[in-house]
Amino acid sequence: MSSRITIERHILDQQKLYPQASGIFSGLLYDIALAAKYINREVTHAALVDALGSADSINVHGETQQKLDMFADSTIIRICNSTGRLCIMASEEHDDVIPIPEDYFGGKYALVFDPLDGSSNINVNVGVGTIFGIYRKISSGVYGTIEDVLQPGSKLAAAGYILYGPSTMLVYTTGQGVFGFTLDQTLGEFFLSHPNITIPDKASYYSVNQGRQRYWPEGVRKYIEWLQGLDDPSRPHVDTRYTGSLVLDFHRNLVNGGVFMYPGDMQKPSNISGKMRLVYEGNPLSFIAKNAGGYASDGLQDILTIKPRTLHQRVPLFIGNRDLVQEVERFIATNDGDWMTTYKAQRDGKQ
Ligand code: P6P
Repeated sequence: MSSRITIERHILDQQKLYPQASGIFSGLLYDIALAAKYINREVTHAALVDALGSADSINVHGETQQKLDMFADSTIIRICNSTGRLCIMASEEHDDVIPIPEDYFGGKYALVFDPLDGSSNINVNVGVGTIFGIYRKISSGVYGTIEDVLQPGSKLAAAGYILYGPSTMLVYTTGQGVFGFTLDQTLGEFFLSHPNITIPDKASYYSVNQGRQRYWPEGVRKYIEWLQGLDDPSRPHVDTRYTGSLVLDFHRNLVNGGVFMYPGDMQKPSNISGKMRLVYEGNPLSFIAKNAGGYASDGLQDILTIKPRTLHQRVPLFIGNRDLVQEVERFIATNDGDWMTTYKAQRDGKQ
């Protein structure tokens, strides 16, 4: 039992690596772990307390908000907004940034999060997740501004996710390795269970919504056929796994090796940049993938180098084994000049 390391013990041990650390950052990570415990409890018994289903409200993306989306969102805000650790927050569920009330001190960090990704899967008991990223404040005032949450992903101080599945796991990185913790439901404590997550060299799966194939740019279609070995039957195929829950699919590819994709497509102009959000989905997961030895691209470049222009900006997402992601960049560069031109103009605000 003595060898079991709690997340608090681990965070404090990690803090020792930074002599100048004040403990504020460690406290913030622990706040997120506490929020995860509340959300875990609500998710696991939602069906028993009428917490499933729609909240009868629509978010900024025109998506029907689930009761659990709202619970997760309000829980993270309630736990994190009064500690004096944050200067501002941004959530998928809010049109604009979430200011810190002036009753509370402004802090040194900015928090971006998707409070409950994949929540439409909950009614069929598929794993769902919370995604978060932490930036150092760069704006000049006492409280933060949107400038603090529109930093490139390369500037993240930390990123992580919680996966509410057969077990509830919290995975995070501060740029010095990727660590996984499993919640002991009987004790209500996260214990270190995956001390050094690195993406395996050999990919086991690819994850994509194959149903949208007809809308993809030509290069993406050819890449998927390459993964399947259709162009060269002598090359082994890569199996596919796709649940429609980003955190679950990403976690599988991180642990087993593989690539998750949500390409931009040509079905309609608003789909050119895909469905994933750069600020609170693409960037945190790309930061984790990089620190686990992987890579993430929008099809043209490293996602972590993109300067976000708007809070809910979408980004095509190819993330996982570096060699597989770089291969799709080659297929797109060879075949998809038109899509690239249109996407880049949209991404860079030049259309
Ligand atoms: P599609 C869930 O709604 C989500 O945002 C991600 O969790 C998931 O990867 C994706 O959308 C699934 O989208 O279009 O394949 O149903």
